[in-house]
Amino acid sequence: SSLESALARSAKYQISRLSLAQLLTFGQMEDPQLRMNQSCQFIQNEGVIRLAHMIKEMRTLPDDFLDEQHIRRVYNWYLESFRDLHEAEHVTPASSPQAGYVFTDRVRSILHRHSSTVLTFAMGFRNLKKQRKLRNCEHYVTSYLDRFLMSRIGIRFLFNQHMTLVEPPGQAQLEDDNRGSRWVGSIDRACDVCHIAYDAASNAKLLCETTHINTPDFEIVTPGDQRPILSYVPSHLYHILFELLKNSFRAVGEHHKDASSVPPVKVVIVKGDNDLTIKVSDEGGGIPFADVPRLFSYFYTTAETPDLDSWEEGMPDMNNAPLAGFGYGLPVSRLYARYFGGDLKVISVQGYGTDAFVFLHSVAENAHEVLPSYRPAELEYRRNQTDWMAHQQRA
Ligand code: W6P
Repeated sequence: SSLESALARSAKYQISRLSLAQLLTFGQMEDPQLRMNQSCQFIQNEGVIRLAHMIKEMRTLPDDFLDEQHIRRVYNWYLESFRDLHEAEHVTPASSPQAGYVFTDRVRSILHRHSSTVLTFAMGFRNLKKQRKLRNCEHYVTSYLDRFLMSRIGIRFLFNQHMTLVEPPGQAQLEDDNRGSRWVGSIDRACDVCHIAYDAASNAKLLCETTHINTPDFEIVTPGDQRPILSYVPSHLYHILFELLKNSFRAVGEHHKDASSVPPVKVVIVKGDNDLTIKVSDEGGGIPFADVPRLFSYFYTTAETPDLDSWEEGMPDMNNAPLAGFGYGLPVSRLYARYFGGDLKVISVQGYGTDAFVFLHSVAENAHEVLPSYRPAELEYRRNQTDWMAHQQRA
């Protein structure tokens, strides 16, 4: 069919891996009409390529995986979204400002369509596991999910960036003097890591207090009088730190069940020449060395997996509560850390406690999207975003 040939054509192109610096340059384009046009063009071009890669990649799954109802549903969402965006090729003319808003509505509805992908996928893989179809392939499925969920983070980030860049500024934004200089879409050029750590720790503490009596305090420590800042996506950083702190609070609370005082969780934040490093240390008794890799498996969780089989429609986003207990928290947090070239490592000392490290690039030029890519045998050359911007500016 024509959709199949469009898919095949799009999947031949390599995806463009952007850096934070490129995203900042692009987002700071002064003329709003020009920014709207270029962003629509880019999202249309790049969106169909990234979606085509995901569809191709899903087609490499074994037949009985793709036949599972939840996984089939996610697969169909991707087909629909590819078609929507492919057909939008002609909804992005540079002439009419109206076309840009029509296109952006389409992007918004695609984001909305896929909001429960992670939960639906998790339910699908849980079913396959129950049917004993994952035996001997948990490693394959874990690396598959790493690739799939990382691609999803990238597409959603770009789509969301488009929406925030072309949105007419609201009153609050107009009144915020910092807005123009600090924020570029969802990127904060002066992302205050201590502030985010404080929010994440406070909220994780509140959450833990509803389940554990002995929730520890936390300390945020920076060397000297540093207030480390970097260009980053605050929502990604919050997601990572909230997850780590939740784990630490729970470990300490359970390890010191009956103690009258519990050792605080310590968050050390340091900016070096090229990195910004965050260390979250707990004295929660640690876990055996051999169990550390399991923390990043999608199939190992200590919590009770919720029964959501009857909860089908209108499910919330992956950041929300129903995913708790699926064991996706740490692996997905590591994907967020890796998305712009960073990483997340856990070192545990059984009998004492656990240190979790988050490494981020502190220089935006070095922070490139790290994206898996479906690799067809032949790749065609396609102007990437930087070439393309230079071309537009000359034209
Ligand atoms: C633990 C286990 C764990 C995982 C991730 C982060 C912190 C901790 N603490 O005991």
